[in-house]
Formats: sequence, structure tokens, C-alpha cells
Amino acid sequence: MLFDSAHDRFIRRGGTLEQTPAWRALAEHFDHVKDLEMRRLFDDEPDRFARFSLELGPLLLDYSKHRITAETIALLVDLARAAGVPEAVSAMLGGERVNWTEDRAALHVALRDRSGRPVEVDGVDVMPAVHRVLDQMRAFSDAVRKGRWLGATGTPIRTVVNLGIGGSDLGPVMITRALGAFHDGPEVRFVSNVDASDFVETTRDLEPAETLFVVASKTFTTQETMTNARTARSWLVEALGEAAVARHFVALSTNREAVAAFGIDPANVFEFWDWVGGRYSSWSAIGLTIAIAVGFDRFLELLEGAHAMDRHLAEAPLEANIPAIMALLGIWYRNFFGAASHAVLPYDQYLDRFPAYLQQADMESNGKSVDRDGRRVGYATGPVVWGEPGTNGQHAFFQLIHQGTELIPCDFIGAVNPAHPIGDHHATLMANLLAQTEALMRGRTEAEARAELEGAGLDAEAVAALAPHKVFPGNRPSSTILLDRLTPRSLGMLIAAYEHKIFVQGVIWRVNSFDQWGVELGKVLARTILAEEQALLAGRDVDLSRHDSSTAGLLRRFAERTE
Ligand code: G6Q
Repeated sequence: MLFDSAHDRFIRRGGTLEQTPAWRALAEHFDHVKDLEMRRLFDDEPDRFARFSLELGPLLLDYSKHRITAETIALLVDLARAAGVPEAVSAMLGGERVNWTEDRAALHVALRDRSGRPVEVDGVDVMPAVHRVLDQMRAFSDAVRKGRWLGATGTPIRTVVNLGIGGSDLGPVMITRALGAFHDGPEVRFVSNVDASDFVETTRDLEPAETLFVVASKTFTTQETMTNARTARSWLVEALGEAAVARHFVALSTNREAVAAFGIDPANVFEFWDWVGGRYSSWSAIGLTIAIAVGFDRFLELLEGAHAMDRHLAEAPLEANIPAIMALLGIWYRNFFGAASHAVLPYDQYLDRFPAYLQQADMESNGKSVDRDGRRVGYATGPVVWGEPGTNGQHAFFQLIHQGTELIPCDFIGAVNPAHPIGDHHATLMANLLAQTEALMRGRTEAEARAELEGAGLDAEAVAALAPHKVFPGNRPSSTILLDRLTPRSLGMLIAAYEHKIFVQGVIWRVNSFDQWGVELGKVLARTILAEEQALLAGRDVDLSRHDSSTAGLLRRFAERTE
């Protein structure tokens, strides 16, 4: 059972996570190994790469450039076991209500289950419904791609605009960009921000007659998406009339009534279910724009890649389990070294939105401070996740990663084979990836810095002055994920690996990785403030005494300065 691990029993008897035997063993081990130099470890263990790397088909995880020994991994695996990770994984894959604060399953794995076996939620097999929607997505995406789906004036669709935000935007944006080399369907654009500039800039050059809007919203009540959807509707109706809506709007949602109330034809609704979390929904109907862009067969390959990672999560022992090892390394740095952030650095331009996608996947999932017993945790949970593609990042923030005062574990992600084999672009890109991981690990000692400066002919005084600035402390950890090639399949594996990493960490930290109550308060206050803004702008007297003087002052300034 998910909530009956050795740790749970210990904590229920009054202990804390840090007092559990597995955690204490790690803390003690940390004292012995925290000063170990990776340079030495590599010198002492010629087979370190082979020992600390894992592969699954086209995906390799090299985790040898970490401040770990074999014992570290063994103790981390003990922690995962005592925390009930294997049982929690079975519970998630088995459709149990692992999202306990919303009383729901988190069954995104069912969306990509290619095994043909039933997957049950509350005793009901969800797979027939999953396949029904996949069939509907295939038929529709084919029709749009082949020009058979016609707009109201009889012309085919040239541009698809996805209106969604958060989980209904970041995944599809990231994936369609990542699969840019496979994009052979109509152009796909995304509007997410409630700022009208997003809508205006995205639709500026579009022909209404050739544009299809995909309103992607699980709840169909999200303020930003509904505002954009209403604007899109007016934009279309103004050009083509009310009757055109049926040919130019489809909806991806769990809320059929709200979709019907908006005026979208029920035949154009692609359904999904409450057991699909927003940030885990790209595998569902929310992926329709992906299927339109790259074709349904490639969308299926994406699902197949993710499914392969799901099987691996379920079947590989923890010590050889890619998501589990990624999770445990994260815990090692977050909780023992005190690392506050984690950088994700794709050396692949097609993955340029991967860090942004991962920020939501990780920070919305594990940015929590109350445990499964409803108590405040006494330890650090999810880190700040950030990053930019290489090599651009090298010319921006890598300085801090190499020589700053923070320890920042990094994930480098690259593909062996490029999408575009032109000249020496790819060799150069990959040389940079490898060089960065080596530089972070090795660093440069003072003696090496001096030798280099002397070699450059500097006098003794200049050498002494400059050498300290040329020292790289090194011993800075990184993982490298190498894909044979960035394809729908390998991308599916990569995303699923991170999804599961996040889940495993949530289990160990005893937080619910599937809720997001932390986004509620601002939403609620925005509704009240919007009403106050509107009243002020209409010249009515509004009592703002419920606000602090900052919020009230800013509100008045907004109303006064509005032209
Ligand atoms: C993700 C969150 C959140 C959600 C958006 C959009 O896990 O739940 O980012 O995806 O708020 O919600 P709708 O799809 O309901 O519009």
C-alpha cells in the first residue's frame, strides 16, 4: 500500500523522516564522502562510466560525474525502498487514488499503454475509452492534415491555433517544437497568456477562413483560456459569421457541458478524464495539436516511447532504474548537499522549451511543504528547476555554475545524430556538451591555472594576481542523457523518465506530486480584484479597505492612469 511504508510507520509513531534509519545512514555516509573529489574517483575507478550508466533502447543516462560511490547508490536505494517507492509505483500504475488530496488516480500511463491489457480505475477498464478518443484523434488529425477538413468557406486549414495554458499548453508547445524536424502538417501556433498581445501577435497574419482554433482546457473554466477563446470566437465570427464556428473550433476537455455552452459542436469535442492531471496531459486529447503537426502515427510513437519507460519503471530493479536513479541523485544534492536549484541544459535547439515544460512538471508537482499526514515538512523538497539550450547558456549563466558559490547539479541532454547534418555544427555542439561536463567535474587547480598563465608568458606578479580568478573549483555534478536521435519515440521516453523521477521524489518527500493547490489563492484574489478594477473604471466608489495599502494604492493608480 502506498501509505504504509517503513517510513510511514516510523513517522506515525512520532519520528521524522530524517530520523528514519535509511536517512540517518545516508547522513552518516554523507559526512564521509562529501569532500571526495570526482577527479580522484575517476582516476581510481577506470570503469566508472560503465558502472554508473544505464540505458534503455535509444536513451543512455550517464551518472558517473556525480559525487557518489557504489555505497551512496546502495544507501539511496535503501531509502527508496524504505520509503515505499516500489509499492507507490505499483499503486500509481494500478490506478489507485495516488492523488489523495483530490481523491483521484494519476493514470497518465494508461493514455500510452500499448500492452492491450485492461487498466482499471475503480474496477472499470479505461482502455476502451482511451482507444476511442485516440481513434477520433487519428480521424480528425488525418482530415486536417490531408486538407479534407474544410473551413466554412470550403478551404482547407493552413494554421491551427491552440488556446490553452499551463498543462494545456506547455507540453504541446514543447513537444511540437521538439519534433520540429518531423513537422509535415499545417502550421501550429499557441496562445496562452491572457495578455491580448499574445492573441494579436499570434493571429496577426492569419486568414480566418484557413484557421482552426483548438480550445484546450480540462476544466473549460480557466480564465485565460476562456478569455482567449471568446476573443478568437469574435475574431472569427466578425470575418465569417456565426455559422462558421462549427468548422473552426474544436475543444479538448473533460467538461462537455461547458463546451456546449460555449457553442462548440459536441461532435468536435475530444474527451479526457479527471484521472489525467494537466501537466501530465500531453498524452491525452490535449496532444491533438501534436498529432496535427507531425501526424498521428508519430504521435503513437511518442506514446510508445513513454510506455517503454513506464515498463522500465515498473520492471527494472531500483539500482538499475533510470527514473529512480535520477530521483535519488536529486535527493542526494537537495537534502544532503543543500543544492537549491537544478539546471536542465538541452544541447538541442529543438528542445528549447524543454526546461520551461519541466519547470511546471517538477515545480508544480514537488513544490510542496505539507506531507501526507498534513504536517509541515522539516526538510527541503522540490528545487528550483531552470535552464536554456546549449550552447547559448554557456555565454550567459554558465559562469555561475562553474565559479559561483552555489552547487548546481546539471542535466545535459543531447542527441548523437543530428536532425540536420550540416558541416561541423553537430560535432561542435556535442564537443561543447562533453567539454562542459568535463570542466564542471575536473575544474582547474591553482597549480594548473598558474602553469597556464606562465605558459602564456605572464610575469610572476601578473600570474599571482590572475591565478585565483582562473581557478575552477570543479567537483560540480552533472548527468548526461544521450539519445541516439531526437525522435517521437526517444522524446516520449525522455519525458516519461522525468515524469517518473518527479513521482519517485514526491514519494520519498511524502508530498502529493499530483495536486497544485498553490496556484489557487492568486486565482481567487484576481477575480475579486478584476471586479474592483471594473467598478473603479466605471467611476464607482469602491471600498478597498480589505486590501493592504500597497495593493489598494496600485489599484487606484491603475484606475487613475487608465486613459
Ligand atoms: C497542471 C495544472 C494547470 C492546468 C492549467 C490549465 O497540472 O493543473 O497548469 O493545466 O491551469 O487548466 P485547464 O486545462 O483546466 O484550462
